[in-house]
Amino acid sequence: MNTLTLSRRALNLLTSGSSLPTTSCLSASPSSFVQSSHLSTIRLLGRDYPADEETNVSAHLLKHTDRLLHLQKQHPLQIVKQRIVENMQAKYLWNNRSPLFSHYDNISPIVTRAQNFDELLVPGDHVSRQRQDNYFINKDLMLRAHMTCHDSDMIRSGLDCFLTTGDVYRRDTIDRTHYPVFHQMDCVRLFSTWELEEFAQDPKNFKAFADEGSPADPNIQSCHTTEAVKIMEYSLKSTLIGLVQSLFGRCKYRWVEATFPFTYPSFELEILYNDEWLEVLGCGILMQDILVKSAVPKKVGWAFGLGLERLAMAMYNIPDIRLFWSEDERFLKQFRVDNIHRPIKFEPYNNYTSRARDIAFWLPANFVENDFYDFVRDKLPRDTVEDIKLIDNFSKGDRTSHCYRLTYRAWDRHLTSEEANHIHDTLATEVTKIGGVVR
Ligand code: FA5
Ligand code: MG
Repeated sequence: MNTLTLSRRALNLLTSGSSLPTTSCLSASPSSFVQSSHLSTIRLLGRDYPADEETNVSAHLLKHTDRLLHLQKQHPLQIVKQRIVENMQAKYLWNNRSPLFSHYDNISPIVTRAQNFDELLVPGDHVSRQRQDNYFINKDLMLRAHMTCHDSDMIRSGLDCFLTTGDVYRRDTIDRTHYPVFHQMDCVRLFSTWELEEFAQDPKNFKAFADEGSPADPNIQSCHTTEAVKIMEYSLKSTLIGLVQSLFGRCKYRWVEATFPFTYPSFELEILYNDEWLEVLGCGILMQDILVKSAVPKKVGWAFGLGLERLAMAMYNIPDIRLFWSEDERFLKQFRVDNIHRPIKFEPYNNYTSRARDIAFWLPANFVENDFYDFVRDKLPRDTVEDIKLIDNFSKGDRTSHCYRLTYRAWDRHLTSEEANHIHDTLATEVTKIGGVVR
């Protein structure tokens, strides 16, 4: 077994209020941080899927696929979901009677790459397709990275106005606002030309689609008329402002221009929360090509997708995204309310000390940071890492070394310094097992 000698790094290691972190230095490159490639099958939601060279779902992630927090009664995510659905279904009625928007929250997160990307016109070389950002089950299937992946199928099945909610999966950094599984709600509203007419200046001569050869407006899709887009944009933005105000009351917000391959024009909505602008959703006018391919070429529409964790963290003052996964009564009982509209302010039930420890290693070939983050989540117990930051980066010859600071803190218990050392030693040992040599 390798012996671990911990050396101290003088470089900007002091963090306020915590002791000087210790650094584990690895003198040889680990061969790879990718974990799952050796598996022959992946068991997911009660079924086995063949693994192949594209497989990169981590063991840590697989433990989360059957939790379905958005379906768990009196869970904060379920409460936020319910409040949004209630708002949309009470406000928008078909013939003043039944809700315009139907809601689906039990759709499997296992989708094809075609659903997640191609059907949404995501180009073959788009950054969002990268292996380092997605969880692939194998070369055909993946865990959905956004709820928008169901839009084409839902539209093709004949739906005009619908909401979908579910768990989505993305490889990402480790900190208080990022977790590899989070929850989104998406919404689509389609209009026939006659539905837009009533908002037009001259309804009789209103057109939703531009005549061939008419002057192009670079701010909209060339097939749409400026007036149709104005009406849809107003409908989209007023729906969303109404929704956000139903959750937060009157609050400051701003629209930011955005880019999505499936909408044009596109926007993001940010709200001012605790003096910071917080992005809560993306939206836009659906690309007409998606509607053409979904067999409704004569309709136009808008769509949006919002993050339930982002909203719940702001609404209830929840300081760390890991808390949503907590099974601790001290967390859960704070959301057991008889009325979901009752204001709730989460009261932190501890102030456990954080413990910073550093680890440095030479990078293996083709290193991507998200591989290291998944490795850490796989190897360490119960999400004890609150945050990872790259704090030092240096090269010698053709080799590069990274030094990461890991902040350890558990939400349900006090971590002693010895425990943090032990957890950190475990990480160093795991890195040695894949070829890194600890010195
Ligand atoms: C999307 O996922 C688009 N599918 C949204 C969309 C739908 C645009 C339909 C247009 C039409 P984005 O990656 O920005 O976009 O995520 C949407 C929202 O999900 C964000 O605004 C945020 O609230 C939430 N979100 C995104 N990443 C994370 C994360 N790592 N952790 C928590 N919430 C996140
Ligand atoms: Mg965004």
